[in-house]
Amino acid sequence: MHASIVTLFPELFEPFLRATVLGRAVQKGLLRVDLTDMRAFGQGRHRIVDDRPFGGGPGMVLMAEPVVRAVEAAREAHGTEVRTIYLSPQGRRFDQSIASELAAAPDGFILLCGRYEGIDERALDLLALEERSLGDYVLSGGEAAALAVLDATARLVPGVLGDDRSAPEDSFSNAQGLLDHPHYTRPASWRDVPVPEILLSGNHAAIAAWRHEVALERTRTRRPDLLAPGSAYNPEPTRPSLTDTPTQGSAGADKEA
Ligand code: 4FV
Repeated sequence: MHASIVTLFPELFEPFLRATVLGRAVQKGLLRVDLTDMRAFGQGRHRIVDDRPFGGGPGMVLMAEPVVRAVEAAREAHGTEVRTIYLSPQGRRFDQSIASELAAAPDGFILLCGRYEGIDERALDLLALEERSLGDYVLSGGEAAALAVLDATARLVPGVLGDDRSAPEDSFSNAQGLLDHPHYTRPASWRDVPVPEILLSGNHAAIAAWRHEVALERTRTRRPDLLAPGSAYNPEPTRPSLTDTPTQGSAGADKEA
């Protein structure tokens, strides 16, 4: 996987790319991450990259020229068609399905990190960027969001995680798109709290059934939106949704009509 990060703070990524599974993936050549410092494309002796907003208001805005030149420089290492994502609260939500797409992207991808109030809109228009948000809150910069995207994506690359079974069984990416089941490890009794008996039974079919049931229940209570018609769990509208009473559902509907 080849990713490039365009940022004013490349030093924020270095420790992350030295440690953890990502660091090992870089060592193993499974992951290449190029850091492009936007400051290098700043204007004048002081390499200015930001200025006050037209129309007034608080804060500063990243100027179009340094941003465009930095992204164009990063694109040289990928090929012009490379998917380029600007992390911003104005974007559609980033999720596991996008992480899977990026992990498999033949040309890799570029992540653009904003700072200050944001980036001059003309640069975003010219670069034809894809905007993605990590969530409905405001960060002081896109770097934390880019780190999350990098982590969620790199761990889907075969060989990055110790056991390639881990990722497919995770929340949202398990076949049903459910939340994950609970996990337990030794000791079997901790502060007099036992591990659920079923997990010590060795009956793998029963364990899998229990895990699915608990995952479904916790998804029902914590994230009913993940079970809604059209969701990964409930793709075909024909499948009776969990809230339907036995008589309703596609078949029932026809009868009534
Ligand atoms: C953000 C988010 C985010 C907005 C202004 C950076 C900040 C500053 N990025 N998901 N939420 N970005 O808050 O991705 O430039």
